[in-house]
Amino acid sequence: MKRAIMLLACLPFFLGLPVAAKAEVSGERQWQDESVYYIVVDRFMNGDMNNNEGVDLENPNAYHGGDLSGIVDQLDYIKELGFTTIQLSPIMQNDGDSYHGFHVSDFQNVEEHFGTMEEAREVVEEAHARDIKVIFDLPAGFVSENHPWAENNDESEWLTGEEVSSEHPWFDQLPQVALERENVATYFNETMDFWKEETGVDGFRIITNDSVLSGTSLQEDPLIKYSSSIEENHPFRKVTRESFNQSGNSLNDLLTEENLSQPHQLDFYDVSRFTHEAVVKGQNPITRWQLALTYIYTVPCVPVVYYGTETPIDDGGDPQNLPMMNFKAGDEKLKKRIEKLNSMREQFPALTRGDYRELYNKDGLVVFKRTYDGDDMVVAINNAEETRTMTLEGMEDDHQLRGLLHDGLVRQQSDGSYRLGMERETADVFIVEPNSGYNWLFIGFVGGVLSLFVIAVTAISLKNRKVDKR
Ligand SMILES: [Ca+2]
Ligand SMILES: [Ca+2]
Repeated sequence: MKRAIMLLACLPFFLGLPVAAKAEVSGERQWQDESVYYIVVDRFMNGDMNNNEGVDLENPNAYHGGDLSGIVDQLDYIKELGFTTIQLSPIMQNDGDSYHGFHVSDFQNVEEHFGTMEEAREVVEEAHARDIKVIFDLPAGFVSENHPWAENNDESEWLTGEEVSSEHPWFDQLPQVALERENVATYFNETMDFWKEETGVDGFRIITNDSVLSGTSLQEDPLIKYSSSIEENHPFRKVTRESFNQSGNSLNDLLTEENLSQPHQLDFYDVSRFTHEAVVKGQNPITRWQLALTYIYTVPCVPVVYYGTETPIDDGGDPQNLPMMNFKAGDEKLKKRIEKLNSMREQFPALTRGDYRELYNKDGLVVFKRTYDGDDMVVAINNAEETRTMTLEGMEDDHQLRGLLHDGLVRQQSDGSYRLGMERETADVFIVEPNSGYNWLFIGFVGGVLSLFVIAVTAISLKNRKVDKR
């Protein structure tokens, strides 16, 4: 009987053989492979009641108690959503009531409301234990008026002598740092090394004023470093939001760049929540998010999702309305979509590393293709209020498109064409693969193995019976 059991154990192996293996990402993980969850530290999770001095939940401009230890408590939650990186609002020593962390008074210390250096290290260690990277915000372009550099706000070794002029109250009138100066660049590069050494952090977003810090363009080794200016007007974000905030909108204005490592977010602290925009337009925010997120997760970029997107938070049109995260309020459909998109980026390198080509964009339906190492993925988003169809050109014969979000299947028609149809306000991501229809070779193979198995079992039991009779 043993031999029969062995044969049985081998069956799944034989059955599994004809399934095509997907291309693996070669080499080390890169920044472009990540999907990022952005945390406003003060408004995420209050894990420690001993650092709550001055906390006032009734006052939107006061600390609300969120801290580093709260982030550790919620790492499993973030992991379940499938994010591979967390990015933290500035955790450096801050001045007064600046819960947002952008009024730094000491770049090499942890703000006492957020915790200690030990806790900062713990966030990184616990994140790494879950295979999650950590990026710190480093607001280098300006300082608090109480930073030692700003003793008098004249031009100095460190400051330009000018104030930041911004529409955003967090940044307006702060003393400007002279980022082009060599001593300033040296200081911030040393500061980044300091945090790397103290905590093991994986990288930084360097927030600048209208100038850039020299020597800090995006680097992979040893740290992820990228710059983001408070002066930027984020054309990608603007157009993506305007395109997807209402059903029936054309998608012709969508901007796509070939930059795989450019981070993009739809919501951030300088713009009102996309959820609110959808609500104001009488739309279902969940549907709007499903389409918009599918877009930023599948075009070339690193998607950054703002905390509370999954709830989804409606800020009433005020970007500074930053409520504490409500971990019980998550919308299941939206969370499922985020989980699915995160796992797709992990599973299919075409979505993170692939070339991009638009195939179709008309009447609210956009279709594009990502290709990596010979593997094709096709993404279709229909923003129209009716079903839309299109014909895919340049497809190989005898293939099919298998949808990962809606189980759709596109097969070759008898005239040789591939017709892709999308219901109103839906998005899907398709794998392009050989037609799995009736594969007679495969069926024949399985049939053969099964017959051999039956013959073997019969033969062995006959033999055993003879042995028993002796
Ligand atoms: Ca606290
Ligand atoms: Ca402080």
